[in-house]
Amino acid sequence: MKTNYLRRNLSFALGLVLLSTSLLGASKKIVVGFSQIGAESGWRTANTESIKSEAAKRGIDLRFSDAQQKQENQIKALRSFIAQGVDVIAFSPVVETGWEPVLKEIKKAGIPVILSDRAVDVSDDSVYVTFIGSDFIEEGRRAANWLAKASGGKAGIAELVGTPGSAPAIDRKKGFEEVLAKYPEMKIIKSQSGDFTRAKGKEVMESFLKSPDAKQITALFAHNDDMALGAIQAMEEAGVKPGKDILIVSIDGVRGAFEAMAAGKLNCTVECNPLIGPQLFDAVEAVMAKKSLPKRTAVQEGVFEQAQAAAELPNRKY
Ligand code: GYE
Repeated sequence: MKTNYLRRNLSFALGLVLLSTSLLGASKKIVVGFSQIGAESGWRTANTESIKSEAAKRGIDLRFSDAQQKQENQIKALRSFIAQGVDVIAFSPVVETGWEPVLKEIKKAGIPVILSDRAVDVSDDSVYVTFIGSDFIEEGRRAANWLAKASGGKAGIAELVGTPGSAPAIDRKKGFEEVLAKYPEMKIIKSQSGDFTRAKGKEVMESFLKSPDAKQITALFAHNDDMALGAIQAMEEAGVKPGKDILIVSIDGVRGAFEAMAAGKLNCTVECNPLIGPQLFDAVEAVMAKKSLPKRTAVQEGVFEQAQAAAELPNRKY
């Protein structure tokens, strides 16, 4: 009798302890709302995976929302994060402009904002705490410097531009053209958006190759690897040898780009590192601990050519 009574009481007490620690634990969990652009490229898929796995590792309650490349969907997601009362909001803005009103609403709600990967164009930068992302202007310069060297400073360039109005499309073009200004015989003769996707990259390259001045194209600058990979397909279907008849440089450094380089079809990829989950959640935790953060944190990255592709492939994490 007595032992039964004791046992029941003991398990009741144990249950209470477990319940209260789990409640305590739950209340301590940091809640982060993250609005992702979409799944337009290999880069983006790796970025999403890095963010999700890092949140899981740190026991963060991540509310993840995919905007399917539409700004209006992102704005809706941001407003829903306000309504949910999350601790921190992070997002990767699809385009640079049009964020001011919603960012002001978030500020009014007292929720700190971290920009991930892409920057915004705002008149008052107090609407976000910090921006973690790559230096896209420098990536554009690196692509142009490589092409200047590889082409001997002479090229008819076709350009596949990223999503119109996005920070990487604007800045990569800027950096590329800045270097081109030093080479009078390097000219962009075609330029159109392929929206950072493989399908659009292929479609636009097909139309470039059908145009009357197609023969003047000796080089391709694609703002990301996915568009270059689509363009490679278009070239092969049109009987043009990618990487030989047309020199190709792109940006990101995804696995598919290294495979295309190892196969001699892509000439160079400028690295843009999507694995920013750890840096993002370091910033989240610093914000929660009320530590001050730099307004801008850049990501370290390199440039890779065909000769390095086979050796580098096993090291690629995305
Ligand atoms: O280069 C591209 C992706 O914002 C850096 O977005 C990112 C870019 C990346 O779709 O592949």
